[in-house]
Amino acid sequence: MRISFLLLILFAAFPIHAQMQIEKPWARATAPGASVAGGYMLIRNLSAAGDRLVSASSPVSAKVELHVHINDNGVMRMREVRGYDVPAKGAFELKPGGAHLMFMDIKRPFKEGEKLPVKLKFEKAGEVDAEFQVGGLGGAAAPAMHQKH
Ligand SMILES: [Cu+2]
Repeated sequence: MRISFLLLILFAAFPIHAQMQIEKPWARATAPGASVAGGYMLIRNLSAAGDRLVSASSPVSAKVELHVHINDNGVMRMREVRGYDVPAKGAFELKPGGAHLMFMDIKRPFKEGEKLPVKLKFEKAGEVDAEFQVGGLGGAAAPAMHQKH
């Protein structure tokens, strides 16, 4: 009885998702007629084990792919990858010109200021929900964030 009560407290104090922290998730606003958009964030892994982001999804687009930019003889191209490794007690950054989430076949334009729900799936941490704030068209940096906590 007493042990199960202690376990309950432990689980309440350390929810598994607290292991993976999503900082400044944001997406680019889209031009009229655009069908894709980029999403960026910093993934911080607080656990002592490495993890891997394996997929993402959102109700605002048909699918969300994981992309990287590669320099192909001076031409920047995008390529889909199977995941992003997030080292133990480390971080992985998605940013313009680098790794990014690609919202494919968006269902409506992304407007500056709105928030997009995105579900991230990690190999070990499982599903983590994030809210991507839409920044300016062609914005190169994250918009000012309103801290919720
Ligand atoms: Cu892309």
